[in-house]
Amino acid sequence: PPVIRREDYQPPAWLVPETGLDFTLGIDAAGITSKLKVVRNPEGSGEAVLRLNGDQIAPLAVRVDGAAVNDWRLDGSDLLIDLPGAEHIVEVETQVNPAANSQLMGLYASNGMLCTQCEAEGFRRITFFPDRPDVLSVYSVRMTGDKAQFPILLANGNCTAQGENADGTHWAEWHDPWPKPSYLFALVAGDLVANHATFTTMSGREVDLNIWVRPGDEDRTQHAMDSLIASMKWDEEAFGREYDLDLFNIVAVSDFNMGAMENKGLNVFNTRYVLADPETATDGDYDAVEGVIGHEYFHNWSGNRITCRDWFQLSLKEGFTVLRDQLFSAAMGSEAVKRIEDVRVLRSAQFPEDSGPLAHPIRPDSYQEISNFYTATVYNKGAEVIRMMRTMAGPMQFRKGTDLYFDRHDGEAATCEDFIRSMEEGAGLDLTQFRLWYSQAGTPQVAVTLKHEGTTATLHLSQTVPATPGQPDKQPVPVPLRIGLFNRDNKEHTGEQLIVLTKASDTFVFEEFDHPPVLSINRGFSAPVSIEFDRPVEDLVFLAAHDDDPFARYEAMQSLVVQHLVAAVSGALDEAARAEGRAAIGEAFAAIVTDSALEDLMRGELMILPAESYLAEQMLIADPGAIHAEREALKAWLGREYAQILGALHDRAVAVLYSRDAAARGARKIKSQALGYIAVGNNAEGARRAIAQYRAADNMTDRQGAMLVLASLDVPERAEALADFHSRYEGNALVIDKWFSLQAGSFHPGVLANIRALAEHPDFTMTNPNRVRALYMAAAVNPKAFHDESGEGYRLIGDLIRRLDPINPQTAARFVPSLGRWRRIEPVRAAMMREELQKIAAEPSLSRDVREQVTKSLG
Ligand code: BAL
Ligand code: ZN
Repeated sequence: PPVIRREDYQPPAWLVPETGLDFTLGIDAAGITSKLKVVRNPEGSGEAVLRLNGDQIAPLAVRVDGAAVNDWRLDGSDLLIDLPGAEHIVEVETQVNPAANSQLMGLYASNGMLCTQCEAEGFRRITFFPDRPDVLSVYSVRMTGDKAQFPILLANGNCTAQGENADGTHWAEWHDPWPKPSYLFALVAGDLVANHATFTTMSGREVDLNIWVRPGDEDRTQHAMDSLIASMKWDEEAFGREYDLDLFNIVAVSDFNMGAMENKGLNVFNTRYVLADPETATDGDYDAVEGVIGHEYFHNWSGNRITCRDWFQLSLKEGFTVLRDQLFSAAMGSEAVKRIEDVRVLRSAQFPEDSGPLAHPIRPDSYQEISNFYTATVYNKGAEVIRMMRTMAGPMQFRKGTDLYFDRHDGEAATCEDFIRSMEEGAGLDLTQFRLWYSQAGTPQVAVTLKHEGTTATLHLSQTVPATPGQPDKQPVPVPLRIGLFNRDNKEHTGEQLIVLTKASDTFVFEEFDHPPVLSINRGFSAPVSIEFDRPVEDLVFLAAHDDDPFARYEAMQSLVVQHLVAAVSGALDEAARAEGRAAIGEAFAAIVTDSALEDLMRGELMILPAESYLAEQMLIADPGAIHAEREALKAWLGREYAQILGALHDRAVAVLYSRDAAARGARKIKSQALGYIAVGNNAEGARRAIAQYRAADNMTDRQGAMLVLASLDVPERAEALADFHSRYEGNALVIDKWFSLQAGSFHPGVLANIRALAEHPDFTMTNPNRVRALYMAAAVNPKAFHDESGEGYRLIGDLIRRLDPINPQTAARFVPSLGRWRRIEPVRAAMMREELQKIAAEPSLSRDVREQVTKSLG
């Protein structure tokens, strides 16, 4: 497949100021007539030929200025039409089969309804169009369909007219006044019911809000609606952004590749991020709904009003919008807990990506298939990069920068460079060197030493940015580090400071320390770097107990465990050293479990051990079997050693009644955490408590927490709970997804055989991405299953990729990175992982999506 390069960008030769689309809707056949007003772009190449992108569609009729033309031609899938003048009306007729569209890109059928997904390049699967984000057009849409089958007809913007025909069909016309790129087009037709509300914007505009779901699901939409209203209000207050249409529709769809999609005025959502009630959704699910509702809503400005010039600029909208949704969720709940959760995601998903064969800068330089670049790097590291600007400028100045950006580029298809310039001018930052964060891949590593002599503390920092594919040599980047120096006696620091390391190495001097201070560094995770600081265990224990920055406190606990487990895995610990390491961890752990000043939500966070993927990242070559064994052994030791206080913690949490307030959510969080430790330490006691928790559960958080523990235990209660769970929630797709995930993610000795059996279960289907992810993504991120020494986990994922690729290449490609980690895994497993990649590569007709990922992973 051809490589598309950022440096090759050319402005479009033709613009499309107006687009009319007329749909005749049917599940198996939908007819589309497009009517495009095309005008020559004065800034374009001046080409006379109009290139309209297509993908698996054929032009059934082509007309220019009302007259049929036959001298059009195809270049690959693109339609080329010679146009003599500077302005024309081009009409093209196409037909598609939504029911056969298993890729879920373009117009497709889901549960009897019709919906669209166009980002990034799905619009070209509906009709021929310059399908690139810098061609903005005003859309008018008309659709006609059977009234009984599709009682609700929705598109972007406002409904301007509707009516009925004598033949049982009805029609609707929609007009979106805001020019938009084709990737933001959306249409939905189906039997839907709405949760309706209104919102009055800061300038007094009354907006109708609807969340559309299948009949029967409406009782599970209130949290989504509350989140939407909170998002709209928050964006006004935090960023000065007001909604700009009279109507905002959200539709929940069961079959969806992504989480959700920010189509103008008509967001289409995976049901998973809309539907929630206490019986079926965990506290984590509630948070995810709030975050994704916010994210898609915030795109209305960061993405829709200002869109991307080309797909290399994806982080312009995604990184910024992730930061906005993170700030929103932090404001809605606990800022500290949210920050820890965000960093955990970054470290477990983005750090491995950044150190592997698919590493790319947040603004990539090339791609073959853009769907492969909706990554943790573009999204989450992209958010971190903008967060660093905010840290350096301060929130007030940062807001001036975003105000300038929104003001200056409203209505445009902009670039990351445009954003950076607005930040420089509006926020008063010099980002000359900082631009490297956009162009260089790889997680910077910052080595730290602190020396003390007399009354002077000297901090020495040095950084390296590792080589990544295509980028062997890196330059130092500005690394903003919030630091504090603690006095060991009064346990206070001398005031937080922000230092920015700009050089490869630098020294910072601090005076008036009679004794060696304890350094707290990268507080709040102010820079997305990896800190290498070999320091005494007692300093980490001190910070885990006393740091007033919640993230730093968490970090100290994590470092304590990471240092110990890395040493244990490498075989560097004799029995005495192991006991000593465990004792230090145990002391900090017990302090966290029993600290009455801690809120339970934070306590639950602090109790989580570092993920195995993050531990693997700390080693050049990882042995996943050893990592798993050591981490589980530590967990079991903590469970046994602190059985009493963990039991008491669990008992206390069990007594808290269900509510959605922070205290009750915190209680549920520690309940499952405590149970997890107890069960690994003492299977029988764990099973006893878990089945009791399961039977008493009046909410999904408790039920799933208990099920999670039981699923990993080889005890009779396991089967009882699994059978009950399935029969209790039969027909509820999102909960049955959990039933698959809980088993595929378990540490049960028979987990792999169980996964193979689940793939044959009548509820399993390869055509629903949520179900595929529920089973196979849970397996791919389950170190015990995936890295089983037999290689069966690798074969499982390899087989899946080959079977899924012809059905849904975008989703299939998402599984490749797990196998692509082979270079960082011990040689026996690495060979088996590589073999799976080679088997995939040998398939004759791979999609562009999978081909790109596999080739890079082997390369
Ligand atoms: N734009 C694709 C889905 C999202 O990031 O919101
Ligand atoms: Zn987004």
